[in-house]
Formats: sequence, C-alpha cells, structure tokens
Amino acid sequence: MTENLKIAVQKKGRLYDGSMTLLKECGIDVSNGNNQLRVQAANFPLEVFFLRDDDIPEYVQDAVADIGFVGENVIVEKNKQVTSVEKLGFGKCRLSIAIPKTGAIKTVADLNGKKIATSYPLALSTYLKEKNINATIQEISGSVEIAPKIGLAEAICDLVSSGSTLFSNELTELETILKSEAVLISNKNLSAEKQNLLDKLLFRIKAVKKAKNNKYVLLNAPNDKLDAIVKILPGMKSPTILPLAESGWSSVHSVISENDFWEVIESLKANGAQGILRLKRIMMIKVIQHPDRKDWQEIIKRPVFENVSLEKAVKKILDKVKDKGDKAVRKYTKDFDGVKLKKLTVSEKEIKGAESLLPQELKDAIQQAKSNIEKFHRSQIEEINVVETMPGIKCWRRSVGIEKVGIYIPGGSAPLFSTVLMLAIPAVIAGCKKIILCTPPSKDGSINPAILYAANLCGVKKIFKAGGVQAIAAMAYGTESIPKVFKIFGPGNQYVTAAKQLIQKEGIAIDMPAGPSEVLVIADETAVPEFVAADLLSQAEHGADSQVILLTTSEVVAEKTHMCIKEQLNELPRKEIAEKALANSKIVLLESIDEAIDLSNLYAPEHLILSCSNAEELTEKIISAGSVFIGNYSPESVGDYASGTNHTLPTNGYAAMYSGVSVDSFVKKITFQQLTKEGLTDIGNTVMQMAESEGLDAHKNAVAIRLKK
Ligand code: PRT
Ligand code: ZN
Repeated sequence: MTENLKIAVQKKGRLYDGSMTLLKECGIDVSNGNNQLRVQAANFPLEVFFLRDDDIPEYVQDAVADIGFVGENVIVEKNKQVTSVEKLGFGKCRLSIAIPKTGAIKTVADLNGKKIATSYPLALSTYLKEKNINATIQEISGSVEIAPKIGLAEAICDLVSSGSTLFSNELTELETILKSEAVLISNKNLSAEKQNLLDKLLFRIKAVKKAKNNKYVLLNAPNDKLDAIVKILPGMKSPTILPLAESGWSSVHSVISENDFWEVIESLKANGAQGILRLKRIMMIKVIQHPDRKDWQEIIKRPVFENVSLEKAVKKILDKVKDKGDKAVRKYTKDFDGVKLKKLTVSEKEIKGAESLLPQELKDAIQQAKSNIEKFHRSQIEEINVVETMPGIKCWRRSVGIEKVGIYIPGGSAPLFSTVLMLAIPAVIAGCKKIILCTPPSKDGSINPAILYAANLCGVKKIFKAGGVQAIAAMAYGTESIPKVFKIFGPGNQYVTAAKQLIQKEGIAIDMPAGPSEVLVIADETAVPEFVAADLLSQAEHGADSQVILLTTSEVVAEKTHMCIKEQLNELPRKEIAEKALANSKIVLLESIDEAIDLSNLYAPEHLILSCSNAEELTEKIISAGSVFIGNYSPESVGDYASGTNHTLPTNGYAAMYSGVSVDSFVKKITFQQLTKEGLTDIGNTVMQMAESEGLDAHKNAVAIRLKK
C-alpha cells in the first residue's frame, strides 16, 4: 500500500480559497463539502487536514502533518523547525508598523519609549532589537488597528494588504518589517517515500505557477523599429513577427512574464509600438514546463479504463449468440440498434442501390483513396526468395492469405467508410478467400451507403447487418447466416474491444489490442501554430477519450497553438467531444528536439507528426510510433484517408511492440524446404549430434535411416 502525504491547510480564512484552488489547478480533487477536518484527495495520495493557520507550523514540525500551506508571517512568528520549500504566489501581504496619521511619531526613531500593539510580538521584537529601538510591545490577539484610538498603544504592528483597514482607522504605514506570502512548508525528516510524493506535488505546483505568470503579448510595430522592439521584449527566445496588411507594419507576438511586461511597456510605446494587447492565458490544455526526466513516466500515462464490470455483460451476449445464433443476433439488434430485422444479410439490390445515393464527388474521392491505398499495400507483397543455406538444402517462405476474415465497421457517431478501405483492400491483396463485413443497421434497417459502396468497390460482397458484441460473437462462432472466421479486424467501442479480447482467449485471432486514438506533435520554432492546432483538433474530435500531446521547444509555438486551438475549436461541429479530449491532453515544453524525440519514443504514439526544420533527419531517431507524418505539409488526416498508408494503428503504447495493419496482418507465412540426398548427407551429422544430445533418438533415426540407403 502506498503511503499518503499529509498536508495541513487553513480551515477557513484568507488562505483557504487560494490553497484549495492551487490543489485543484494541480489536478488534485479535494472535496470538502461537509466541512470535514480530514479529507482524502480523490486522485493523489494526499490527505488534507484543515487547521487554524497559527497551528500549522507546529503540526508540521511535529510530523502530525508532513507538509503545509501557510503564510510566511506565521512561520516567522511561530519560530518552529520546518523547511520552507516553495513560495505559492497567493496570500501576499506585509507586516508593517503603522502610526496615527496625525501625531507625534514621524520616524522609526520616534518609537523609542512608545507602546506598540501587535499580534506578532516575536517578529516585532526581533525588528526593534535590530534597529536598537526601545519600545514596549503590547500583545493583543485581534482588532489591533483600534489600539491607538482607545489609548492602548501609540503605534501598531499588523498585516496589511490593500491598506484600506489602516486608512479607515486613520493610520498610516511607517515601516514594513516583513513581506509575506503563502508558502509550502515541510517536515525536516520526511521518509524517502514521502519526499518522493512531495517532489511530485512540487513539480505540479511549479508548472501551475509558471503558467500563471506568463502573458501572451500582441503588438503592432513599424518595420523600421522592429529590431529595437524585439530587443526590448525580454525573456523570449524569439518573438514571432507577421506582416500586417498595412504596408510598413508588422504584428509581434511574444510571451513574457507579467513582471517584465510592466517594466518594458513604456519603452515599447516610446519605440512606436501600437495596439499593445496583453492577454491572459486561459488554459484548456495542461501545460507542463521543462519537466525532469524522472517525471516523464507521469506525463506518458494514458487515462486508465476500467473494464471489469463490462466483461460480464459482454460475456453474456457472446454466450447467447454462440448458443442461439441468428435469433440472438436479431434480438440484440432490436434491443441495441432499435430495429427488427427479417434478414441479417445485405441484399445485392441494397449494395447496388447505394451507388446511386452517393454524390459523384464522394465516389471520386473514395476511388482515388482506394487507388493509393491499393498501390501502397501491393508493394507489401513479398516475393518468394529461395535460399540455399548449404549445397542441396533449399528453404523458402510463402505468404498465404488467412482463409476467412471478418471486418467490423462501427456505426454510431461517424460512419467509418474509410476503415472499410483500410481493411478490405489489404485483405483482398493478401488473397483471403472469404472476407465478410459486419456493421450495425440504422433504425430503419439500412446501412450507410458509403460503407456499402466502399465495400463493394473493394470486392467485399458478404455484408451483414450486425453491430457491437453480437457482431463479434457471430463472426467468432458462426450463425446460420453469418459465417465463422479465423481473424477479426476493426475498431469499436469499449464493448466491441472487450468482446474481441474475450474471443481471442478462445482461439480467434484479432488485429491488435485497441484503445483510444492519439496523436503526438513535435514542433520547433519553425512549426506553424495554425497547422499544429488543426492537427491536434483533428485527433481530439475522434472521441472524448482521445489524447493529443504537443512537445515543443518554443514557448511562442506553445502559446500560439493554444490560441489557435481556441479559435478553431469554435468552428467545429464536434466541439464538445474535442473539448473533452483536450482536457486529457498536454503541451510539454522541452529544452531540445532530441529530448522531445526521447519522450515521444517513450510514449510510443499512434500518430507522430514532426513539425521541425530537420524533420526528415529526425525520422532516423524514431523508435516507437504507429505512423509518422513529416514536415509542415503532412497532416495526419491525409494518412487517415487517402495517401496510401493504413490508418489502423497501435494505440495505448502498443506501438512499442506492434505494427499497424498491413497486408502482413492478413497472411500467414508458411516455410518450405527441400533437400537433395547430398544435402542431407552434408547436414546429417549435425542433426544427429543434436538429437542425440537432447535424448530424442527417433529424430536421429529419421536422418540415419535415410543415410544408410
Ligand atoms: O488563525 P485562523 O486560521 O483562525 O485565522 P487568522 O485570522 O489568523 O487568519 P486570516 O484568515 O485572517 O489570515 C490568514 C493568513 O492570510 C495570514 O496569516 C497571512 O499570511 C495571510 N494574509 C494575507 C492576511 C492578509 N493578507 C490580511 N490583510 N492576513 C490578515 N490580513 C488582515 C490584517 O490583519 C488586517 O486586519 O486584513 C486586514 C488588513 O487588510 P487590508 O486589505 O485592509 O490592508
Ligand atoms: Zn484521425
């Protein structure tokens, strides 16, 4: 069992919201709806203790809590043995000495011999000692600011943030003795395991902080002042400069830290910059800045899907179809697809009719895609190569199409007729004798005409109206109308995937383990953000569980891509799906393209896009990926549909050990050998030696008996 990291945060008060928001921004869910004093985080081994802020340093010192969020002012005042790990950027205030606006005290030296009211006696006495001032400290626990009015003290020492409390009490700040913000503190003797958890949390906190501090800046500049303006913009390696329609002007895009921005704005204006826009970065995608290699495992994690409960339901359907055949398929089609079918088989007439239902443009497109896919897959046919390993010993290998294969094409939100091409074409080229196709009918009992057209074009004539688990079951076991096959191909939802996994245990082959679709883009500063955004969205629209990842060395590309995503997203009909997918997705800033390649190889993406100046050279370094798209003009969509490569690719990290679908997936490779008598004589001794040593005398004899003749 993993240990929990225990964190103390303020129960209620000024630091509560900031603390909870920070945890949330770090992706840690802590719901404290019932005002509980101890809450377990849902998705991080973290237990949250809600305490009075004054008590937090002591709890952490005594290891009741391992870490805490607390104001620096409290740490100083309580003087406990804890480590300050990281400033958190909220709860900012200062501890100041304040005096009545009108009165005898004008300078710090005037405090000699006076009485100062405070709830921070330790911090104040330390300060007074340092300054050699002899004043009396009057400790009070609240409403310090009224002390001068009621004659309790001549000055106060209290926390100030906006200053309005002082103002309304006719007080004014004389001296700041301490600046404070919320910090992360930790116990001094954390176990290695807890230290490790703290490092993970800290990694997230730093990423959140950095992302907040950066601002996206747009400005217009006259071309003759560009050099000067670009020099002024701090922090960024290279601002992006785009020409404007108005001649002589350019637009400059840059990302700079908030603090820097305010310092340079004046000199930018002085140099002729106009229309300066400072945009807040609202992040839709998680941005991870320069992660440590040891944190990469966390980055490459795919969302995990629970399918234990699913398996039982799926198994039931499989068994019913195995038992009852067509009757069960019809029943489930009625239940799940909402249509009562007389016949499961698609008729000749329906197939022919599909052609007239499609616009000519679409038919032309399908034909061109088919032609390219065919060309590329034909090149995968291996010639028979007879090898003479020794004189008189010939060996060769021949690919033979798997006799019976089944193709599953899902219905649902998108009719994937492109998948028909991607599976039927290699099956035909491989020489599979029987190719059947199952796809769910719509409510009126029809099949999408594009699916029928594509199947017919490829030469697939046996098409059945069956979807989901019942279709997989029918192809695995055979029914009265649907023949049993040896291998099943095709994508599907979690139920279809679970069904394929279960029938695999019964000796039916499947194409590959399937998971949600993914793309990873590696981009340097030469990448075009509009293109990158479009590629990421083209993946995101596949499904809410899709994953998209951008690895880049350029902060500008990261920022602008993010902006373009927001713009382009609004135009998409599948916006909601894409938005959900983006929530699982990441932009990662890295030091070098080599580092990006290493991370990509570790992730093993289904699709990899290289938007880098030396993209072609980089391909040498790719070890794990399903399909690679090189340069700014090779979008993934082209490979999805029409360039020629197959779009059925390994997901979920399987690209580390699996290939995508190809003609190879539809064949078995049979080896042959033929020896002459001389060949056998030459190798005989070797075989007999080995057989005897393994104690397999009959093996030895099969050679010996021939050599005696
Ligand atoms: O101890 P407990 O949890 O019960 O509450 P608390 O009253 O000690 O804490 P709380 O919630 O007031 O403050 C918690 C922490 O917030 C402090 O320890 C600081 O680190 C931080 N913080 C930041 C502040 C302020 N800003 C602040 N302005 N804490 C208190 N104030 C008070 C100040 O004491 C004064 O009364 O706000 C008033 C002044 O505010 P302005 O904006 O008018 O200047
Ligand atoms: Zn796609």
